[in-house]
Amino acid sequence: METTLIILKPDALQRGLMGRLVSRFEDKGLHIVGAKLMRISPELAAKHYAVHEGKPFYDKLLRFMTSSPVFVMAVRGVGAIEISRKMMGATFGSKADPGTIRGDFGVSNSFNLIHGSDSAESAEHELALFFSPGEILDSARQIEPWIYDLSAGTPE
Ligand code: 3AN
Repeated sequence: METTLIILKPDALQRGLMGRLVSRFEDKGLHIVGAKLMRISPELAAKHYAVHEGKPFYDKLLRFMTSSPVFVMAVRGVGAIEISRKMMGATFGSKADPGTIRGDFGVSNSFNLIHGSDSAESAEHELALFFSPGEILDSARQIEPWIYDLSAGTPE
């Protein structure tokens, strides 16, 4: 099982899309094991986007991400990182395929609704930035045996 960090960005919340976007992850069968509504501080935004420091869009990106509340989620599943990235679609709403979150809900290149960790290393690092120990829950879902085939002992 993998756990990934998903952020519903300020534009998603301002546009009232939070419930519909959360539903996409639930509908897919992924397990939401942590969640909070928060306003990202400039310090946290700088840590989260450190790899983009110096890029032309960096300052604008930080202003956007700190401009209004976001909804952050820890999302778990087999292959959750790659599955979530596919669900999000290409970085720019203008280019993202229909059927993806960015493809279905946005047209903007800067306001692209959602963030998802892009690797196991990023997920571990980003989850630790946004969640304190104990905020990500390990309780099992009762429906797990109907989400995955557990007959061989591992979820398939
Ligand atoms: P993704 O979110 O698809 O992984 P990254 O990691 O390349 O995209 O970029 C991080 C964030 O920086 C994007 N979500 C987007 O908001 C912003 N960004 C990336 N490239 C640009 C750009 N050329 N112009 C404006 N914003 C950008």
